[in-house]
Amino acid sequence: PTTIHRADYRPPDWLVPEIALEFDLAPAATRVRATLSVTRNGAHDRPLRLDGDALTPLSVTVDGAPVSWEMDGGDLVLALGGDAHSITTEVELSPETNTQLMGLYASGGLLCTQCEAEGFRRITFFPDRPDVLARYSVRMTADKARFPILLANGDPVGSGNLDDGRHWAEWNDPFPKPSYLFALVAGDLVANRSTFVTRSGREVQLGIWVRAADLPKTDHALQALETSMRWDEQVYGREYDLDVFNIVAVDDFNFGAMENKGLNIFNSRYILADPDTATDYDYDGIAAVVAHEYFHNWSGNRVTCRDWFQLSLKEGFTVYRDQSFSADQGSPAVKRIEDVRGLRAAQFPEDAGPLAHPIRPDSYMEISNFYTATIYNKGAEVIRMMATLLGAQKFRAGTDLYFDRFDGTAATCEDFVASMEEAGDTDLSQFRRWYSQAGTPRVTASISHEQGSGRALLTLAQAVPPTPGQPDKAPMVLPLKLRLFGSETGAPLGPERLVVLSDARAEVVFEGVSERPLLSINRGFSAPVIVETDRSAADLAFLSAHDDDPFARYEAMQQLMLDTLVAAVATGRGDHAAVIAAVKNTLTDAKLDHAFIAEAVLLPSESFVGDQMGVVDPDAIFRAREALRRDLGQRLESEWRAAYDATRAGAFAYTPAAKGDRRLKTVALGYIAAGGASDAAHLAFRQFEAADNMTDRQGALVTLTSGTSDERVAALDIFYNRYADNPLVLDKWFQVQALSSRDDALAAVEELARHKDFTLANPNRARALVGAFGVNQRAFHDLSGRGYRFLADQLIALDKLNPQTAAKLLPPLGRWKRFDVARAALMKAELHRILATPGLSKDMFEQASKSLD
Ligand code: B3K
Ligand code: ZN
Repeated sequence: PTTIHRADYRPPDWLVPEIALEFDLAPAATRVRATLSVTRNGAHDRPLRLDGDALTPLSVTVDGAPVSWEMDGGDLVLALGGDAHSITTEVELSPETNTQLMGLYASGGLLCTQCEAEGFRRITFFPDRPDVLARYSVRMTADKARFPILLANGDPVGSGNLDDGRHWAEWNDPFPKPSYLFALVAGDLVANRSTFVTRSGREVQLGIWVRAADLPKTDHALQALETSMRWDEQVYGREYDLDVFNIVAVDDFNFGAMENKGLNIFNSRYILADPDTATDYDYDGIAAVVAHEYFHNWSGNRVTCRDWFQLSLKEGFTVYRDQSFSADQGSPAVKRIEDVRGLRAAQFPEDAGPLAHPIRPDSYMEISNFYTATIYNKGAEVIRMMATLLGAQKFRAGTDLYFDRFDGTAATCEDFVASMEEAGDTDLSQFRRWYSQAGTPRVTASISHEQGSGRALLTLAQAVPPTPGQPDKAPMVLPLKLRLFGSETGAPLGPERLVVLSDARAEVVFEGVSERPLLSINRGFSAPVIVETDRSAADLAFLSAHDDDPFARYEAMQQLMLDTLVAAVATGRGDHAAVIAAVKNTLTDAKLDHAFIAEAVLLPSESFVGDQMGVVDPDAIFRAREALRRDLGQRLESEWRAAYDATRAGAFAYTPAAKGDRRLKTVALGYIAAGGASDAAHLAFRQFEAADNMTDRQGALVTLTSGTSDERVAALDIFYNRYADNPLVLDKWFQVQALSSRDDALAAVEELARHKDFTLANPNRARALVGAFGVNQRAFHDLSGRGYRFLADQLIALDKLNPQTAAKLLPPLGRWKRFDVARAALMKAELHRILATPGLSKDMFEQASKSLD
């Protein structure tokens, strides 16, 4: 496969101001006729090259006359004189055999499309790159009984019946857009409808389209849509711009959802919810993804990306926008904790491994591999840092300028930063290194204090580790929010300060420090870095009780737990006293809300503990962590029971307080079970049976599944039988078992892959079992190498159906450098086996070959 380089960008040779598409739709054979008006872009004599992927032209005409053409690989190449022409091509597609789920495909009786990043070329010949913006008109014809609803981008402009049981519909999108935003859907669908009046009085018809049976599960998504439309007006001054906004839910989808102009297409897991089948986590995910895709209407659609190297321009910014939206709907502190936990679970390992790349990559083989936690989540952190550096008002001035200046164009990350610089009157030249340097910066901080003068001296240093292709790094701009607290009184010693560390080293002086200071640093996680301090266990425990920034309290507790676990792994025996005291303190602090308590008392994940170690020892980490869990469970048993009892009452409500209760309840249940209480399985089973919502039911199931009780088998069976015809809930059944901490988890996963309900053809199901197993650190890294072999077998099979989804699941195999030689050899052997597979996709080749470097 060839490598594409950012430095090679060239504007398109030909532009396509307009395209008219005609679809004669049927699952087995769909005819696509496309008429492109093309214009030469600049003075050159290069031919018109239209991207195609697995297309065969049935006919090609130029200005109405048949011509001869040439194919170059999959592309159609036409030599043209003159500067403007009308090109018509015709192809035939087979949606029902399209297992890649890119282009036009069938899912659960529907026909639908996914074009980002390069799927449009699987539908018709076109310059399939985001800087070619065209006005689309779409005519669809289909059997009326099977496909009564025909949807496309923009506004509906006409429809009618034909005599042969077929019907047609026409849609026009007045906004020029890149091909990756094209969409159509045909199927037997019903809509949950509403009307939204924008702040300037435009009336918009909203519709969430699903199968009739799913209609009762769409209210939450519809409400989230209305809330996000209002939020974007209020917070960013962005208004919706078409007369209709439709969302369609489909069961087979490579990603979460897609922001096609006026016609979002969603993975059904991010639309369908009712209390019986969706957890609070699912509800929150739905609101976040609905908001995310809606926000793309401005950050992505009205202003799009010049090329795919700029992907973070729309994704990092839009994630930042959806994170801010979610923070505004509930507890900002808990939302921040969840986002940082996600960053540490997915992005930090990526940044430390063989697939590390800057948020604006320099090269790729397959762009689908770059829809990563780095582009999305680190990208969002970079936007957040600019907001911190500029302050709210200037940041808003910057986004206004950006939207205003680049509306209707395909822009670059540089355009965004330059808008911030100009509107914020700030120099961001060094800050731009966040776009070019990969790797998570490490900050060391240590503080000294002179009792006599009342001065404290904080010494800061930063280093950015080498990453593939980038051996030497320059210092980054790191906005660090800091505050000092008295080690005796717990009182703040002065206000919070924003220190911008931009050199390799710096010293910061604090005056009037009357007692020994404790350092609260990177408050609110103001910079996406790893901070190392010399704070003792006692100091961290003290901060976990006294810091006034809830995120910093959480961090102090996490650091204390991490230090304790790392020491326990090294020495084989843990000193748990400080953690137990700190957890007790937090758990019994009546001023804290339950959602926060539940987050704060959770131990860091096994893999996050592993990330702190030179060589990861999965078994030792598992033992140390289980020992601490057991000790916490036993020593604080009465506190866990009190918390459990205090949160048990009440019928289901989706409110922040009720969600916090449910979260704490299940965390407490987990600790009661970890402590080995004789009635733990009984308590869990009672919660499982009595639950009037999926959060409680799944929470109990998770606890039971990792245990050895008889109730475990009963609960898994009951759960399976109750939800056997609900694919989204069945995914949970697979996932819970793939994440089990039992000794037989690996064998169970191998067995589940042979279950009659397991299929690699559905991405959600594949992720629920294979994806979840890849993050079950102990089971996956079983010394026998069977976990590695299992993953490689599944990936090789999945690659034949759906390379994009397969390649996404490979990274756990690529982390071999972090493990002992025996495991590393086994992991590398599986990577070699994958690479030796005949017919391997470009997606998998890129991931596997880079993982061996
Ligand atoms: N923009 C889509 C990404 C689809 C990518 C498929 N390879 C979803 C989102 O970020 O909103
Ligand atoms: Zn997005």
